Amino acid sequence: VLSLKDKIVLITGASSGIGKAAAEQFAEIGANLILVARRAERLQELKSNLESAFGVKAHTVALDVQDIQKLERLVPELPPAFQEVAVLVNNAGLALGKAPAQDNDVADISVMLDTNCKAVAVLTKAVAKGMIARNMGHIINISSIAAADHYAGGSIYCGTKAFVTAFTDSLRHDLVGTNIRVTAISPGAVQTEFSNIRFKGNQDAADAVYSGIQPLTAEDIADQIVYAATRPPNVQIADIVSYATYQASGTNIARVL
Ligand code: 8X3
Repeated sequence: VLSLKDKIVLITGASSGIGKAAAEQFAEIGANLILVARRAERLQELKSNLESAFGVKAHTVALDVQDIQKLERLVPELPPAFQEVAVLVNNAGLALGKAPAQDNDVADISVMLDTNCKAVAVLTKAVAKGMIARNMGHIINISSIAAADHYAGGSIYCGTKAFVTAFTDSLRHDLVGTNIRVTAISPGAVQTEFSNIRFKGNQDAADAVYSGIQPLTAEDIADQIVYAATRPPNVQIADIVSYATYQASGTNIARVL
């Protein structure tokens, strides 16, 4: 396997869910981290926990990835010891609502497109430049089964994840012939804050998404991210698609427990 000890891993959406679990698992194998998220206090706490538990170094950047100007400044403003990003994990993303397309909230449309699509393209551009100059690196984009499993009420969210998968594939074409690897991770039902955010605090609606099944966990997906990142240099994982065991698609879920 490829050692990431002392290498730099940049993770967006690092303060919770899949991003936080990935930060923990990368720290466990000795990687240094750039932790990006909106919530500065949570980032600070994660930084000190990881530094003391694993003896790694973490740099935190509190920003909303929708803020394109701040996002573009992120890479040039990295401290010297954190400039050589070896792995970029574009993880920040969200769904808002499950309205039919004819009733989509226009503000929700913008937040999903800016966070899930635009930010991925902008940060990838910024980080890929340095990776190309060093001829090394790995870009891992968190997509979803929703990229391929489209469902009622998912017009924008499914559309954004189809974008992430298509963007990831195009990027692999753009970087072919370099040592940079490009991977999509496409999970099914993962129990995180995802559904609380989608249903805007309606806990019953959020719980119903995972009722009667054993959902995937953030740790399960972090494990896939670290797996992809630690393959030998000749192995490029294109996409890891995973469902919870009692799930066969975005909508075919057997609630048998
Ligand atoms: C989350 C999976 O099926 O709720 O990306 O869209 S789904």
